[in-house]
Amino acid sequence: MEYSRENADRFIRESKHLLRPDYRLNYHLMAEFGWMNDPNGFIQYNGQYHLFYQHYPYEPVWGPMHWGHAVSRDLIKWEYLPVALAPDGVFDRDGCFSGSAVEKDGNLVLMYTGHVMTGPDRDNDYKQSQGIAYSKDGVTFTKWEGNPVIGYDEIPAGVSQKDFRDPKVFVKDGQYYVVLGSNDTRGNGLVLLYRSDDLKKWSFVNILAASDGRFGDNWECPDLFSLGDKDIFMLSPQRMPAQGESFRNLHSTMYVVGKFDPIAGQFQFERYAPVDHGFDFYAPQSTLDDKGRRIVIGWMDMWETDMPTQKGHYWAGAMSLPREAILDGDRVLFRPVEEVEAYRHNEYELYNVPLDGERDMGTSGDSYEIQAVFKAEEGTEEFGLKLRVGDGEETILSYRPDGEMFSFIRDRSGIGPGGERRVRVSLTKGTLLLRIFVDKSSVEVFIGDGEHVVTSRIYPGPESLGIKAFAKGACTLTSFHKWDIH
Ligand code: DQQ
Repeated sequence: MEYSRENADRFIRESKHLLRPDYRLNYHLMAEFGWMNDPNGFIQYNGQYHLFYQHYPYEPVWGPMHWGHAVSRDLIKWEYLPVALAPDGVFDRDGCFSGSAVEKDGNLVLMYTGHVMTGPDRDNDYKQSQGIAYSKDGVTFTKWEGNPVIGYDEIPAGVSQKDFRDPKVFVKDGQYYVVLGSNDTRGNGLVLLYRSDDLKKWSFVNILAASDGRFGDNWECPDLFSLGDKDIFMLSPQRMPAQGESFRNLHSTMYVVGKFDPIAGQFQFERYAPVDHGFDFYAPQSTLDDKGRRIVIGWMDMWETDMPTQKGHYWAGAMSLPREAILDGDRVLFRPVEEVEAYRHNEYELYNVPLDGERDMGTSGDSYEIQAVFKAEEGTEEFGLKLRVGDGEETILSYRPDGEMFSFIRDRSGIGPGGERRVRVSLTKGTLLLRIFVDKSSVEVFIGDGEHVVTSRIYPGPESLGIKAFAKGACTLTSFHKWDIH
């Protein structure tokens, strides 16, 4: 197969009719056809949000990476543009891996990893370097003829000479910087910092941060930005060992609040936490928009898990809702961007519903937002919601005041993988606020004021549309709002 943008676009155009709609999402971005993973090149350019993504159009499985491309005016409704990059160069012949975007002299410039196989073993025989591509119109991209801009021989000693990927470029004090994910070859992820005046010639500054054994053996998709008076380092550590209820997926995401010193090339850790506590969230990337918001979007799936749409549906992979990151002391809150509220329809509301046992909420659906406030009484054992309830199916959101534990349980959610994810949450004056977004095959739960988010995919049957509230021991559902989102 000869890979080119034209071949990819033609294939997508001619194959699109095969897509099965069953689990296609209504207000989240998916590939137009085939496979999607990481968000790439997230940027606002000429008044539109551009989001690129790791893409293999030819099958709903990971393959030689292309960059898919979509634009939006409100971060919710996306329009597909032609495939932006195909693995058709020398330095990127086996994949245009993840990267980012920056505007320079009116051009939209992409910086990404060129992946090259050096032997038959896909997991071990490869090398990686960084290249750029630019566009005057934000649609058609030309790879720079001088690529790679950071070559194999510019990787410092003592660092993996093959895991060298996912450039996130940013401007600080009038200079370009880029962070790149790697490892020390002895089981510790790390991130490299380079500096440039022109995006073409880069010099190595320092190892910005490294794992001390607790944070995974390789770091992917690093991001670095300031938020209020702090700096935030966000990353996707691979094979990170669990810590309590956190970091229980094989690969995790985390943010670190701290201070970035661009001259020394160091990042001082103050506090870290998972970006998301669900099963399906990886490789988040951020951008700063013209409203001054730092917006984070992640791949709403996870490596090494079963994705039911891979068989017979011709697509796999989706993006999370874009989330605004807000600094609150030394923690980061994540809230869905307010634009999603423009898509609310059919408001349904109930107040002061006493709960003891299970109660049908008298409304249903597969694409909606719920805002629910629960008030625990003395001795309430457990309370919560059941979503996508149908013939033997349900997805459970439960809270137990005793252990201060919120649980997401998808053991009876349908045909996808099951399991439970937990996060410790304290009640505020005895109340729990949940803001939930359900979209066909996804659930995103924003807890409290965005202090925790739990994102997971579920694959219920089309008739599993019920919504129930429940409590063991008395509890009040102080308010319940539901809007269809479309
Ligand atoms: N996926 C990309 C890599 C990145 C990984 C390849 C993370 O660039 O490190 O598709 O999901």
